[in-house]
Amino acid sequence: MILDDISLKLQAGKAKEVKVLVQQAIDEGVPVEDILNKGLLHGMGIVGEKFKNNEVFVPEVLVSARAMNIGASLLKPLMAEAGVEAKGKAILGTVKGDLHDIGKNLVKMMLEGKGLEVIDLGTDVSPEAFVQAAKDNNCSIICCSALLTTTMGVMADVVKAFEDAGMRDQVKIMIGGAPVTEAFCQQIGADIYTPDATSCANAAVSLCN
Ligand code: B1M
Repeated sequence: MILDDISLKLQAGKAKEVKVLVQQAIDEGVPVEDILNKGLLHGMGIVGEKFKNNEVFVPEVLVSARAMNIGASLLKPLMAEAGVEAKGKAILGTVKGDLHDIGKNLVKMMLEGKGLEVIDLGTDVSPEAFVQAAKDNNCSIICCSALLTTTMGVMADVVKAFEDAGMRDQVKIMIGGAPVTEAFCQQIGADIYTPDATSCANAAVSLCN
Protein backbone atom coordinates (compact mmCIF):
# COMPACT_ATOMS: atom_id res chain seq x y z
CA MET A 1 0.00 0.00 0.00
CA ILE A 2 1.24 3.45 -0.89
CA LEU A 3 1.21 4.77 2.70
CA ASP A 4 3.48 1.90 3.79
CA ASP A 5 5.80 2.70 0.89
CA ILE A 6 5.95 6.36 1.96
CA SER A 7 6.80 5.31 5.51
CA LEU A 8 9.49 2.85 4.36
CA LYS A 9 11.13 5.28 1.91
CA LEU A 10 11.11 7.98 4.58
CA GLN A 11 12.81 5.61 7.01
CA ALA A 12 15.42 4.95 4.31
CA GLY A 13 15.89 8.71 3.85
CA LYS A 14 14.93 8.58 0.15
CA ALA A 15 13.62 12.11 -0.21
CA LYS A 16 13.08 12.03 -3.98
CA GLU A 17 11.13 8.80 -3.78
CA VAL A 18 9.07 10.08 -0.86
CA LYS A 19 8.23 13.15 -2.95
CA VAL A 20 7.10 11.02 -5.90
CA LEU A 21 5.02 8.71 -3.68
CA VAL A 22 3.37 11.57 -1.79
CA GLN A 23 2.42 13.20 -5.10
CA GLN A 24 1.08 9.86 -6.34
CA ALA A 25 -1.00 9.44 -3.16
CA ILE A 26 -2.39 12.97 -3.60
CA ASP A 27 -3.26 12.21 -7.23
CA GLU A 28 -4.98 8.98 -6.18
CA GLY A 29 -7.16 10.93 -3.76
CA VAL A 30 -5.71 9.51 -0.52
CA PRO A 31 -6.84 11.88 2.30
CA VAL A 32 -4.12 14.38 3.17
CA GLU A 33 -4.33 13.56 6.89
CA ASP A 34 -3.71 9.87 6.11
CA ILE A 35 -0.68 10.71 3.98
CA LEU A 36 0.65 12.79 6.87
CA ASN A 37 -0.23 10.52 9.79
CA LYS A 38 -0.08 7.00 8.33
CA GLY A 39 2.75 7.70 5.88
CA LEU A 40 5.16 10.46 6.85
CA LEU A 41 4.67 10.61 10.64
CA HIS A 42 4.48 6.83 10.90
CA GLY A 43 7.88 6.58 9.24
CA MET A 44 9.35 9.35 11.38
CA GLY A 45 8.04 7.62 14.52
CA ILE A 46 9.93 4.44 13.62
CA VAL A 47 13.10 6.43 12.93
CA GLY A 48 12.63 8.04 16.36
CA GLU A 49 12.37 4.65 18.08
CA LYS A 50 15.51 3.41 16.28
CA PHE A 51 17.34 6.60 17.24
CA LYS A 52 16.38 6.01 20.86
CA ASN A 53 17.66 2.44 20.70
CA ASN A 54 20.93 3.47 19.01
CA GLU A 55 19.99 1.52 15.90
CA VAL A 56 20.34 4.65 13.74
CA PHE A 57 22.32 7.83 14.36
CA VAL A 58 22.11 11.57 13.69
CA PRO A 59 22.97 11.45 9.93
CA GLU A 60 20.23 8.89 9.23
CA VAL A 61 17.74 10.90 11.29
CA LEU A 62 18.62 14.03 9.33
CA VAL A 63 18.07 12.44 5.91
CA SER A 64 14.73 11.08 7.11
CA ALA A 65 13.86 14.51 8.49
CA ARG A 66 14.67 16.02 5.10
CA ALA A 67 12.43 13.48 3.37
CA MET A 68 9.70 14.29 5.91
CA ASN A 69 9.94 18.01 5.19
CA ILE A 70 9.90 17.54 1.41
CA GLY A 71 6.88 15.24 1.62
CA ALA A 72 5.05 17.58 4.00
CA SER A 73 5.71 20.57 1.73
CA LEU A 74 3.58 18.92 -0.97
CA LEU A 75 0.69 18.61 1.50
CA LYS A 76 0.89 22.20 2.66
CA PRO A 77 -1.12 23.84 -0.13
CA LEU A 78 -3.83 21.19 0.24
CA MET A 79 -4.24 21.97 3.91
CA ALA A 80 -4.81 25.64 3.31
CA GLU A 81 -8.50 26.32 2.98
CA ALA A 82 -8.87 28.05 -0.36
CA GLY A 83 -9.43 31.76 -0.16
CA VAL A 84 -9.42 31.92 3.64
CA GLU A 85 -8.66 35.37 4.99
CA ALA A 86 -6.04 35.47 7.72
CA LYS A 87 -8.02 35.09 10.96
CA GLY A 88 -5.25 36.38 13.15
CA LYS A 89 -1.58 35.88 13.70
CA ALA A 90 0.68 33.82 15.85
CA ILE A 91 4.33 33.88 16.78
CA LEU A 92 5.97 30.47 16.64
CA GLY A 93 9.36 29.13 17.61
CA THR A 94 11.32 26.26 19.08
CA VAL A 95 12.74 27.42 22.40
CA LYS A 96 16.34 28.31 23.15
CA GLY A 97 18.80 25.43 23.10
CA ASP A 98 16.51 23.27 20.98
CA LEU A 99 17.06 22.73 17.27
CA HIS A 100 14.17 20.35 16.54
CA ASP A 101 11.89 21.93 13.98
CA ILE A 102 9.91 19.20 12.23
CA GLY A 103 6.99 19.40 14.67
CA LYS A 104 7.18 23.19 14.73
CA ASN A 105 6.99 23.25 10.94
CA LEU A 106 3.92 21.02 11.05
CA VAL A 107 2.32 23.36 13.58
CA LYS A 108 3.08 26.24 11.21
CA MET A 109 1.52 24.39 8.31
CA MET A 110 -1.66 23.68 10.27
CA LEU A 111 -1.92 27.25 11.59
CA GLU A 112 -1.54 28.63 8.08
CA GLY A 113 -4.01 26.06 6.85
CA LYS A 114 -6.54 27.50 9.30
CA GLY A 115 -5.94 30.99 7.93
CA LEU A 116 -3.57 32.39 10.55
CA GLU A 117 -0.54 34.44 9.64
CA VAL A 118 2.52 32.86 11.26
CA ILE A 119 5.63 34.75 12.30
CA ASP A 120 8.11 31.89 12.44
CA LEU A 121 11.14 32.71 14.59
CA GLY A 122 12.78 29.37 13.80
CA THR A 123 14.69 27.33 16.35
CA ASP A 124 16.82 28.21 19.39
CA VAL A 125 14.58 31.18 20.19
CA SER A 126 15.30 33.07 23.41
CA PRO A 127 12.47 34.21 25.72
CA GLU A 128 13.45 37.83 24.94
CA ALA A 129 13.07 37.18 21.21
CA PHE A 130 9.50 35.92 21.74
CA VAL A 131 8.70 39.11 23.69
CA GLN A 132 10.32 41.36 21.10
CA ALA A 133 8.46 39.65 18.25
CA ALA A 134 5.16 40.04 20.11
CA LYS A 135 5.85 43.78 20.48
CA ASP A 136 7.08 44.25 16.92
CA ASN A 137 4.12 42.44 15.40
CA ASN A 138 1.44 43.42 17.91
CA CYS A 139 0.70 39.73 18.26
CA SER A 140 -1.04 38.07 21.19
CA ILE A 141 -0.69 34.35 20.40
CA ILE A 142 2.70 32.92 21.31
CA CYS A 143 3.42 29.31 20.31
CA CYS A 144 6.45 27.56 21.83
CA SER A 145 7.70 24.14 20.83
CA ALA A 146 10.26 22.02 22.72
CA LEU A 147 11.42 18.47 22.09
CA LEU A 148 13.99 18.03 24.82
CA THR A 149 13.43 17.53 28.52
CA THR A 150 16.43 19.83 28.95
CA THR A 151 14.81 22.70 27.00
CA MET A 152 11.15 22.48 28.01
CA GLY A 153 12.04 24.52 31.11
CA VAL A 154 12.78 27.45 28.80
CA MET A 155 9.01 27.69 28.33
CA ALA A 156 8.78 28.80 31.96
CA ASP A 157 11.35 31.49 31.12
CA VAL A 158 9.14 32.62 28.22
CA VAL A 159 6.20 33.03 30.63
CA LYS A 160 8.43 34.98 33.01
CA ALA A 161 9.84 37.16 30.22
CA PHE A 162 6.30 38.27 29.31
CA GLU A 163 5.58 38.94 33.00
CA ASP A 164 8.78 40.99 33.32
CA ALA A 165 7.85 42.97 30.20
CA GLY A 166 4.44 43.76 31.75
CA MET A 167 2.72 41.97 28.87
CA ARG A 168 1.56 38.73 30.47
CA ASP A 169 -2.14 39.64 30.38
CA GLN A 170 -1.92 40.70 26.74
CA VAL A 171 -0.77 37.34 25.36
CA LYS A 172 -1.84 33.70 25.34
CA ILE A 173 1.14 31.38 25.60
CA MET A 174 0.58 28.03 23.88
CA ILE A 175 3.04 25.21 24.41
CA GLY A 176 3.65 21.76 22.94
CA GLY A 177 6.20 19.18 21.88
CA ALA A 178 6.82 15.54 22.73
CA PRO A 179 7.87 15.90 26.41
CA VAL A 180 5.34 18.65 27.23
CA THR A 181 2.16 17.83 29.18
CA GLU A 182 -0.95 19.56 30.46
CA ALA A 183 0.41 19.27 34.02
CA PHE A 184 3.62 21.00 32.93
CA CYS A 185 1.59 23.74 31.27
CA GLN A 186 -0.24 24.41 34.53
CA GLN A 187 2.94 24.18 36.55
CA ILE A 188 4.69 26.93 34.58
CA GLY A 189 1.62 29.12 34.21
CA ALA A 190 1.35 28.90 30.42
CA ASP A 191 -2.14 29.17 28.94
CA ILE A 192 -2.76 26.27 26.56
CA TYR A 193 -1.13 22.89 26.02
CA THR A 194 -2.03 20.92 22.91
CA PRO A 195 -0.57 17.53 21.99
CA ASP A 196 -0.40 17.87 18.22
CA ALA A 197 -0.34 20.34 15.35
CA THR A 198 -4.02 20.01 14.48
CA SER A 199 -5.27 20.64 18.02
CA CYS A 200 -2.82 23.53 18.33
CA ALA A 201 -4.24 25.16 15.21
CA ASN A 202 -7.82 24.58 16.38
CA ALA A 203 -7.05 26.15 19.77
CA ALA A 204 -5.38 29.15 18.11
CA VAL A 205 -8.43 29.69 15.89
CA SER A 206 -10.67 29.57 18.99
CA LEU A 207 -8.51 32.27 20.58
CA CYS A 208 -8.86 34.44 17.47
CA ASN A 209 -12.61 33.99 17.48
CO1 B1M B 1 16.55 14.62 18.62
N1 B1M B 1 15.90 13.93 20.31
N2 B1M B 1 18.20 15.21 19.49
N3 B1M B 1 17.12 15.09 16.85
N4 B1M B 1 15.05 13.70 17.97
C1 B1M B 1 14.54 13.41 20.34
C2 B1M B 1 13.55 14.50 20.72
C3 B1M B 1 14.65 12.27 21.43
C4 B1M B 1 13.32 11.95 22.15
C5 B1M B 1 15.26 11.01 20.78
C6 B1M B 1 15.44 9.88 21.75
O1 B1M B 1 16.43 9.82 22.42
N5 B1M B 1 14.48 9.01 21.85
C7 B1M B 1 15.74 12.85 22.39
C8 B1M B 1 15.24 13.72 23.53
C9 B1M B 1 15.34 13.00 24.87
C10 B1M B 1 15.01 13.90 25.98
O2 B1M B 1 14.89 15.07 25.90
N6 B1M B 1 14.82 13.29 27.12
C11 B1M B 1 16.58 13.64 21.39
C12 B1M B 1 17.91 14.02 21.62
C13 B1M B 1 18.55 13.52 22.91
C14 B1M B 1 18.65 14.83 20.72
C15 B1M B 1 20.08 15.32 20.85
C16 B1M B 1 20.49 15.83 22.25
C17 B1M B 1 20.97 14.15 20.38
C18 B1M B 1 22.45 14.38 20.50
O3 B1M B 1 22.99 15.23 19.86
N7 B1M B 1 23.02 13.59 21.37
C19 B1M B 1 20.15 16.46 19.82
C20 B1M B 1 19.74 17.82 20.39
C21 B1M B 1 19.97 18.94 19.42
C22 B1M B 1 19.31 20.21 19.93
O4 B1M B 1 18.14 20.42 19.72
N8 B1M B 1 20.07 21.04 20.61
C23 B1M B 1 19.14 15.96 18.83
C24 B1M B 1 19.21 16.20 17.49
C25 B1M B 1 18.29 15.74 16.56
C26 B1M B 1 18.47 15.87 15.06
C27 B1M B 1 19.16 17.17 14.63
C28 B1M B 1 19.26 14.70 14.58
C29 B1M B 1 16.99 15.71 14.57
C30 B1M B 1 16.22 17.07 14.44
C31 B1M B 1 16.06 17.49 13.01
C32 B1M B 1 15.10 18.65 12.90
O5 B1M B 1 14.17 18.81 13.68
N9 B1M B 1 15.33 19.45 11.88
C33 B1M B 1 16.36 14.95 15.72
C34 B1M B 1 15.15 14.22 15.61
C35 B1M B 1 14.51 14.18 14.25
C36 B1M B 1 14.57 13.58 16.72
C37 B1M B 1 13.40 12.58 16.75
C38 B1M B 1 13.94 11.26 16.19
C39 B1M B 1 12.16 12.94 15.99
C40 B1M B 1 11.55 14.30 16.36
C41 B1M B 1 10.52 14.66 15.33
O6 B1M B 1 10.77 15.45 14.45
N10 B1M B 1 9.34 13.99 15.40
C42 B1M B 1 13.05 12.53 18.29
C43 B1M B 1 12.51 11.18 18.74
C44 B1M B 1 11.02 11.15 18.79
O7 B1M B 1 10.36 12.15 18.98
N11 B1M B 1 10.47 9.98 18.68
C45 B1M B 1 14.26 13.09 18.90
C46 B1M B 1 8.28 14.19 14.44
C47 B1M B 1 7.52 15.48 14.81
C48 B1M B 1 6.37 15.66 13.83
O8 B1M B 1 6.99 15.29 16.10
O9 B1M B 1 8.31 17.26 17.03
O10 B1M B 1 6.98 15.73 18.57
P1 B1M B 1 7.13 16.41 17.26
O11 B1M B 1 5.88 17.34 17.01
C49 B1M B 1 4.57 16.85 17.23
C50 B1M B 1 4.02 17.16 18.62
O12 B1M B 1 5.01 17.11 19.63
C51 B1M B 1 3.34 18.47 18.44
O13 B1M B 1 2.92 18.51 17.08
C52 B1M B 1 3.68 17.62 16.28
C53 B1M B 1 2.77 16.60 15.57
O14 B1M B 1 1.53 17.01 15.29
N12 B1M B 1 4.02 19.73 18.71
C54 B1M B 1 3.32 20.80 19.18
C55 B1M B 1 5.28 20.13 18.50
N13 B1M B 1 5.43 21.41 18.85
C56 B1M B 1 4.22 21.86 19.27
C57 B1M B 1 3.81 23.11 19.72
C58 B1M B 1 2.46 23.25 20.10
C59 B1M B 1 1.59 22.18 20.02
C60 B1M B 1 1.98 20.95 19.56
O15 B1M B 1 1.94 24.40 20.56
C61 B1M B 1 2.65 25.59 20.42
